[in-house]
Amino acid sequence: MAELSDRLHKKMNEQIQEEIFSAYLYYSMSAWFETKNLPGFGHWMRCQAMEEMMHAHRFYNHMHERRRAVELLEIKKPEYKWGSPLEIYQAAFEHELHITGKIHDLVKIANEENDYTAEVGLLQWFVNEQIEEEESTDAVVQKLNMIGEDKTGLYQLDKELGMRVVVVPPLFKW
Ligand code: OFO
Repeated sequence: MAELSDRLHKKMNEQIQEEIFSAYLYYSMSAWFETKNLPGFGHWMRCQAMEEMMHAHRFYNHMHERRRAVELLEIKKPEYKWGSPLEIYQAAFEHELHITGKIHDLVKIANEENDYTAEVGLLQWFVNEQIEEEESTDAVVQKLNMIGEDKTGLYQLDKELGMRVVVVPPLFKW
């Protein structure tokens, strides 16, 4: 297997940091919902945090499979105060746009370096996943906009989000 370049190695280390920060941020959002007595929203955010750890792990595995060491970088403290569920989901959507940009940067570098193992074998999955990540956070933003100040609607949405399950793909390797 072709060697992973120093440039991609550095960027992948940074992407692990981004993904683990995403998990940390969503865990913080989950904690906010728990204090507001919205356990379904809190559950949804914890599921999201778990998915982020799986994202980090895909990079971790790829680097080790290519005999490059993972260097874990510092994770900063996430935001922990928000004004409303809508504000949180808007922040989550914005965060996913940021992550999409990071994934696209990685694809660009892998392509410049003719690293098809990374580009096709790893990053193509993330390009598709980011479409889903943006869509799933934006879908909740749209629902919250529709609900407005209606407490019954919020209660119903809390129940709906509480049904989320984390699916570990069959070939996923921890
Ligand atoms: Fe890892 O996709 Fe969300 O952040």
